[in-house]
Amino acid sequence: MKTAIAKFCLVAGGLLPAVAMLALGQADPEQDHRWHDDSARVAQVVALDECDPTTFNAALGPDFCKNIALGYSTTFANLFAEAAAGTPDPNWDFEPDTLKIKEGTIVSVVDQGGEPHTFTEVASFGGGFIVPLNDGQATVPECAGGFSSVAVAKTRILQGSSVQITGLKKGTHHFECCIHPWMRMNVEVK
Ligand SMILES: [Cu+2]
Repeated sequence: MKTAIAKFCLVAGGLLPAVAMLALGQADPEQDHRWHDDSARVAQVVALDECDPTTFNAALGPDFCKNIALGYSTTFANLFAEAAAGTPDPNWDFEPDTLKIKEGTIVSVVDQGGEPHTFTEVASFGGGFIVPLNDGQATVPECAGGFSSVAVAKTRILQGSSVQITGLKKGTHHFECCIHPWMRMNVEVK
């Protein structure tokens, strides 16, 4: 009997915060509504890659790729070989593939990969500014010039940092990485 009571108290104690939240929401629905609006104002996007630090840094300089090697990284040579074969590494990616937001929402893009990317809005998807990675697609105008173009450089995200995209109008927006042009996503603004 003692055990049963103790169990009941434990369960009731665990439920208490949830019950309290529910009661609060019911008592003040407007407050609850505001919470939802606040949480919807920033939408998170992540950029991921699997650059292999050993081969990338040998080719591009120390500290270019800061990935933690997990045993399944893409070597510098393989990145180019796979892109040229039309089967670029799908683990170099923006997530989610499609983001649906309300107008006014801030899109925050964080680079959780090991190397720099760009999050560049383009009229239509196409090639980036490193031609051998383009699988034959022409460089899109928004990526032309690479980082020597201020417009392109402004869309760069360094590893571990983030950029905020604001002021997106209603409609569908296309974003791609000007370095790895198979990294693509749509942002649908309602
Ligand atoms: Cu990229």
